[in-house]
Amino acid sequence: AGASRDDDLLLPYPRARARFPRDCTRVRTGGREHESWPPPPGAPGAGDVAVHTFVSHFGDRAVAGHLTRVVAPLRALSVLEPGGPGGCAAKRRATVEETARAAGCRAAQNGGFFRMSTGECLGNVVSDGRLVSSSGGLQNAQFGIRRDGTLVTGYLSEEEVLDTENPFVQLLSGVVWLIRNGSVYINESQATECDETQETGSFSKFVNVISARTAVGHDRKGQLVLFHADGQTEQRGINLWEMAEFLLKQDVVNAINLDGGGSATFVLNGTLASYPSDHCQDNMWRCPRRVSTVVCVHEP
Ligand code: NDG
Repeated sequence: AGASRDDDLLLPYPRARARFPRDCTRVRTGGREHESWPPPPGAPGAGDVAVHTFVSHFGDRAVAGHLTRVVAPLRALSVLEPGGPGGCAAKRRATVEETARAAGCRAAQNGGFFRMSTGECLGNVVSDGRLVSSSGGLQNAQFGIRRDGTLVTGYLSEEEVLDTENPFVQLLSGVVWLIRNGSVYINESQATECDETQETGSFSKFVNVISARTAVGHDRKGQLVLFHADGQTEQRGINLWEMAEFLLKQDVVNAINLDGGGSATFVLNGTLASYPSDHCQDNMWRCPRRVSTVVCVHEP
């Protein structure tokens, strides 16, 4: 007795994590697991954006949505605060159309999760080089772009979010790291991430229920990929497994799940191009929700 394995020395409670999956512990320092995708050599000049519309079958359901590819994400992608700079500090909520029009986005969709009761931006938000919201080390899936164009997907300690050597110029938080290095990573995410960032229900309901969904990630060429699918929780749409499978078929290597349900919104050139699920004041119609952060594709 007494012989301890190496990882027992490095991690004080290596087995405890699996038993406390809903544990929203703050990780302030040290290194967390993430994937870094270096920018292609000889920086691409073109600001190409390709928006694809799909109506595809998931099980026996036909679901509509969009897949957007961005060739030069470092120059063409911005994480925007709700209603413009200062929006997170003001706990503002704005429709994706409002935020995207003011910033001149070619394509835009909703981004991070927010507290429905207060409007508070949840997680880390770095918008055009400004850290405007911090998760305080709470562990959820992150997607970011560093100053040199490196695409980062996965988990980050607070210290890593604040890195000054090659700092994040864009960063946002989702819930569930869908795809890690070409493989579905949903089970691992469910065992690791803070469950309180989403308000759909239990973590397993959040993962398995059909709903409207959005995601961000990158493919094998280093192009940024935005995904959006229409739906309504428990009525229409897709679960996280189905979204991950769809993205894998599109050559996506790393991706995280962003805010979905009534928040899922896709805007093309300032105009709503998705079918939102929240009802308007008049129950006859559906209205886009006032949300928090926006992922914006603009001229480089
Ligand atoms: C959406 C989310 C919910 C979240 C809320 C605010 C889904 C299916 O927006 O979890 O708490 O961010 O992603 N629903 O309703």
